[in-house]
Amino acid sequence: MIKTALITGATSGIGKATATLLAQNNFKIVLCGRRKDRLEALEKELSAFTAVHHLCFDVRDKKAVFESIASLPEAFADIDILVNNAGNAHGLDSIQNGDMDDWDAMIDINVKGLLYVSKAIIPKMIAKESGHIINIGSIAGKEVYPNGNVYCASKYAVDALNQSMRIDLNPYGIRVGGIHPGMVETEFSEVRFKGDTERAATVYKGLTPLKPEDIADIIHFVVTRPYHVNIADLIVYPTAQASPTIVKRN
Ligand code: NDP
Ligand code: 8X3
Repeated sequence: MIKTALITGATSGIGKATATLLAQNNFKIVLCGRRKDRLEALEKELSAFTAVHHLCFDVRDKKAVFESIASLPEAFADIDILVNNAGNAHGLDSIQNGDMDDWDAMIDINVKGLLYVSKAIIPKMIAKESGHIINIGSIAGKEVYPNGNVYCASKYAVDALNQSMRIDLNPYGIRVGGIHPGMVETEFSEVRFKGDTERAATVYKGLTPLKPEDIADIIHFVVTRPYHVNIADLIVYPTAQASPTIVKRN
């Protein structure tokens, strides 16, 4: 049976790479994000491999989340795999200097957005007693680092929600697992540093970071395990990184 995967944050980075790899491997794909031009272009590109549909919404907008998911055409409405990936860091400041708009963005997108999308999709998974949810956390949700404060808190929340979902959905045969990457070179640092590409580039200077395709590969592995196997929690670092702050640079 061909499975349908809905991927949030599919316009860039990890989400885009995951959508691409799953499409190339015959999954039906629902692409989600805010940037419509990118969604349309990716839908066109991936349609060469599989059936693709896109939904353009902001995960912070509860009404838009529920209306968008309810609008899925019948051929895409039965979601087998949900990849909760949309998210970003906004800023890297001490708690005393943090910008409250950045705090709102991280809590609203990384935590509440993940909850809204899950809430919109879980009822059908419960009804059919199957489904697979993958929550993209971060090493920032396993260990805090200087100035990481609210981003780390949002990813600790993702870790807690991942564990909670697994417990609450256990009676319904729904698999739930978290993937927690270290440094992956995507648009992540550009967003964190508000478009300062030079500062963003320094994050990855002198080391080989993970590529979004590395995480996509792992997600593909996770979703292609036999039904009795649930990969519950996975930390993935680039070899040059041993912890959020211990990094070997050339
Ligand atoms: P990118 O910035 O490349 O991608 C982020 C994606 O999230 C984009 O597709 C963006 O789409 C989407 N997104 C952001 N805000 C919203 C919103 N309000 N509503 C809907 N979609 C939104 O970063 P990554 O690929 O690196 O990040 C993906 C996930 O991986 C995030 O959860 C991040 O925290 C996590 N992660 C990243 C790491 C890294 O080093 N890169 C390491 C560990 C975890 P659009 O703007 O079109 O809405
Ligand atoms: C992204 C990795 O170290 O910038 O979640 O927090 S880090």
